[in-house]
Amino acid sequence: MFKMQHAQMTVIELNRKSIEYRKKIITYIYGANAGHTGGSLSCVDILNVLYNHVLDVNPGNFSSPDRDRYIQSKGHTVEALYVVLADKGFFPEEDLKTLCSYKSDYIGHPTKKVNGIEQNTGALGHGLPIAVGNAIAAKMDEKKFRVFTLLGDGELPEGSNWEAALTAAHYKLDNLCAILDYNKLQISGTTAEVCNTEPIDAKFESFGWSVQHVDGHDINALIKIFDGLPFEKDKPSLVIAHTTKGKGVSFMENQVRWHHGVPDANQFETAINEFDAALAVIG
Ligand SMILES: Cc1ncc(C[n+]2csc(CCOP(=O)(O)OP(=O)(O)O)c2C)c(N)n1
Repeated sequence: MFKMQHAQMTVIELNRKSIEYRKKIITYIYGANAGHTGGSLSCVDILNVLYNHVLDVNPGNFSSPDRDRYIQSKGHTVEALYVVLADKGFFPEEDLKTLCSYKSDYIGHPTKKVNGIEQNTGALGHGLPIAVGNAIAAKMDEKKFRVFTLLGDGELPEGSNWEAALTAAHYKLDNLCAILDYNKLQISGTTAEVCNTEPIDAKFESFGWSVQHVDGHDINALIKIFDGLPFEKDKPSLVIAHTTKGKGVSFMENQVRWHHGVPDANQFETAINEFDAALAVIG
């Protein structure tokens, strides 16, 4: 079912891109003095592989009804989406210098005012229901496009997810893939402390989904798992991507306070130095 529409990038090139994306996320959040830092660093490898390997969507086909759909349900980490969309040419990267400033379209959650953004999100629990609707529409219209949505594990307590999960299985939506950014933290604590949703895989399987786990920072593993979609015919697929909130910045990793923390000048410099060191290792 994989459609070959991307210039093939090597895993090394994609790994380099992930670090460059991370540098940009931190740079624009630092410049705006606002943003969701930890969760953007957590999901950016997933977005990298989706936009540079998986999705049939680009600035040239974005108004085509046949494009693949990507809906970022955990909308607060829009900074990760912005840097990837800019890299794909949906808008000039220069625009991101206006992030979160008065009258800028580049606000702290996704809106359709920004080219390349499929749906307004940010109130958690909306992305999966919308994605299910899009996937049903594709089936009804006999279209080949696929629908992807990125969920946060802290988002799962929203009841709308479970109604959508039931519906997706009922309508045999094997053109739908939900990806869970499974970093085990949310806004005010661990997901287990705030509202436990475990066991997530068994719950989705009991709802009729096909579920696979992956290291959400392993580019090669992400490529392989997405190339294997759908995991089972006539079932929606869930990718549980094991991630680290704040990935790539030593003092941000697994720290709940970096959910929407903004680095000060020293922290910014340290973060950039860590990314540059990681880039030097890749060569
Ligand atoms: C309906 C709704 N309730 C509460 C919030 C406030 N909120 C913003 S982010 C967040 C935590 C989300 O956790 P998760 O989805 O795991 O995001 P991540 O840790 O990956 O950044 C919450 C509760 C919201 N945006 N929408």
